[in-house]
Amino acid sequence: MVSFLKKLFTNEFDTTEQLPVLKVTMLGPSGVGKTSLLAAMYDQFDQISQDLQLRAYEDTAPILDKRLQDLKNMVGDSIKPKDGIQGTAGDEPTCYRFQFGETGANPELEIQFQDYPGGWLEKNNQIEKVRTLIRESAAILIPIDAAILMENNGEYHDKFNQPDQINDLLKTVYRNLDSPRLVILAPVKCEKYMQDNPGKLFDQVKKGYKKVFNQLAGEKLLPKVAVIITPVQTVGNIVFSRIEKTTR
Ligand SMILES: Nc1nc2c(ncn2[C@@H]2O[C@H](COP(=O)(O)OP(=O)(O)OP(=O)(O)O)[C@@H](O)[C@H]2O)c(=O)[nH]1
Ligand SMILES: [Mg+2]
Repeated sequence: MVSFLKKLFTNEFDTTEQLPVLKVTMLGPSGVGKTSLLAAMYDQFDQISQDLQLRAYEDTAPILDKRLQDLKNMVGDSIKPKDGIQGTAGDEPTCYRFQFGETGANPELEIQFQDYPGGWLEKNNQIEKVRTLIRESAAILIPIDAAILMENNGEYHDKFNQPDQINDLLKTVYRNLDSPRLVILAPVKCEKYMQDNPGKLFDQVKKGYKKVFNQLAGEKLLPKVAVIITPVQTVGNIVFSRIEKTTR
């Protein structure tokens, strides 16, 4: 009992109150940058917002801190696609929990980000889990590898970012929706394109995800689903230089 109380009072967060929960599911194939995007958002939130606060729960912070460290260590001259840090593993989704609210006030919302190995999208016995996560989530966050989308005329976009698979999934899950949803398309690894010509990046996203946009703009879904494009510069100081083909 004493240790329980001690824990309660030394806990940084107010866990006595049950907050309303907003669920967000990451959606995208393996290696596209789901976990890195979460780590970057967690890292950079304080810098972009003074009025609002996002605080990781105790079970969430260490995992994202580790991922951030890996990301920061990665900074070098050239990063090849697929190189780098370890992918997400396991049979259960990882749930990253945050408290969200105004700075200096009690948190108003618990945001839960659901992450999982992107390989699940290609496994018949796992895809149902992803469908359930999307079904239960008010928002989905789709990282897009911007280098893959933009370089070589997007030659590898369909294969790597898998927009068709994403479209098929949404087609199944967003049938007869009974609550509003938010779809966030987030180009990552996009520093170069944001510097050069942001308009072009947005155009390419619209082109590369045309089926998704068309589907969500249909008569049934248009009033229920909002779609936004928000480029995210995951690793602040890495600017993409080139794609190198590896022989692996
Ligand atoms: N250049 C660059 N590379 C990045 C960036 N973010 C992620 N990466 C690279 O992309 C790789 C994949 O990122 P992850 O976040 O592990 O991808 P994931 O979607 O979680 O993959 P799974 O867990 O396998 O589904 C990493 O190994 C990094 O090397 C970025 O901002 N810039
Ligand atoms: Mg991952």
